[in-house]
Amino acid sequence: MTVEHPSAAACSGCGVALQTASPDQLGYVPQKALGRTPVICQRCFRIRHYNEASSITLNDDDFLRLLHQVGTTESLVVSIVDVFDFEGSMIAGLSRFAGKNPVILVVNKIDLLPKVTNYNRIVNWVQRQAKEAGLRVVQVVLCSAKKNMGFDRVIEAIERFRGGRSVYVVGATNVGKSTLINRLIRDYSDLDAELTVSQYPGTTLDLVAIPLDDGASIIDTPGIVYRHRLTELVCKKDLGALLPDKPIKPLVYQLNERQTLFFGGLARFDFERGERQSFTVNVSNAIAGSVHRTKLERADALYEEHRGGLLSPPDKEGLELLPPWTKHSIRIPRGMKQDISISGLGWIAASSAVGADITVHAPKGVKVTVRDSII
Ligand SMILES: Nc1nc2c(ncn2[C@@H]2O[C@H](COP(=O)(O)OP(=O)(O)OP(=O)(O)O)[C@@H](O)[C@H]2O)c(=O)[nH]1
Ligand SMILES: [Mg+2]
Repeated sequence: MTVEHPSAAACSGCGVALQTASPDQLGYVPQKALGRTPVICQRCFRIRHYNEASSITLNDDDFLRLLHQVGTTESLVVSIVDVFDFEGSMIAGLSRFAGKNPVILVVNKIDLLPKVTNYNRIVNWVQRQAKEAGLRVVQVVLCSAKKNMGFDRVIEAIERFRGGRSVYVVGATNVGKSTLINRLIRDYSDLDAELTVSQYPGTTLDLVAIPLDDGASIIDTPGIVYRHRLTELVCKKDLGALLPDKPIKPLVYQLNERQTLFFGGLARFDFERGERQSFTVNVSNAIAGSVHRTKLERADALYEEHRGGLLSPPDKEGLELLPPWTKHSIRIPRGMKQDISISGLGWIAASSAVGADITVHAPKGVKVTVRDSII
């Protein structure tokens, strides 16, 4: 087996190579802190103790190299996606990279789904979506690494498919890779190790191998940055608003045609044509509190006048970080239950007996997808 272990002189929290020379460079650790075990870099220390933002990210090439490396090892791949941003956090082409290695798809953060959720239905839904995306997975498991839901099934699946091999945990930034491994360490070992986790994407910087008792390892990896996720584009304050911290409460809007919903100044949903019907908005509580309904003919003027103010987040400063909106024209066919998902923001479910024509406006590059309803 050729698993590449990080060197001993690496941060045990994020995997970065340690150095004591330059405080403003990555991997810095003061000389006097080097003697501690386990050693963590100053950045990890600050994230853990002062909840500081980590702003360093891995670019696509680095990530591809890393995935490629996983494909050349004999290992089990655990790919994590965030249930709140399923399309946005799914790794494109994962099967190709995993090579012959089996892939378990772990759908994390299910604690964020509405309280009454049929999980079996979601497992079936995920299996269908994975198949459509051409992803071959040996098992789909739902869990919440943070709230300890479904974790026994994650362990069972890993044990079932590992066969003595090492386990690579991969996924987009912020899906909960390090949180999941921390739970494994805490609940299933006596190791004195803890990976750094944070609310901000881009926390883990390099491979971190946690030894298993049979000589293999479970390996945390840096997340891939997908700039098609709104959560990668907004400023830190707005990120806090986008990420739900409690189960989402679906909000039902009865709309007539030619009515518009603004999600602050982050996106806009125009119900262009169709009979009066209900749309269910699934977003964080903070964004739910920023939804404004208006008539379609007034929407442009309202945006011109009130973006960054009444229509926030983002505020005026945050607005400058976002690219201008582009339009997505969507037709929900008669009799279909479909979701319109706006990566990082959430989704709007149209349970349309009668069909609907919709236009979504979202910052350029943000992934907008139509899918069969998840719930
Ligand atoms: N609600 C909820 N939040 C979670 C869950 N798992 C992780 N999180 C949160 O998601 C954020 C990111 O978690 P990390 O474990 O740092 O994610 P990561 O995939 O390691 O991220 P990178 O290192 O940036 O690639 C943190 O704020 C976690 O608390 C979960 O099951 N439910
Ligand atoms: Mg991490």
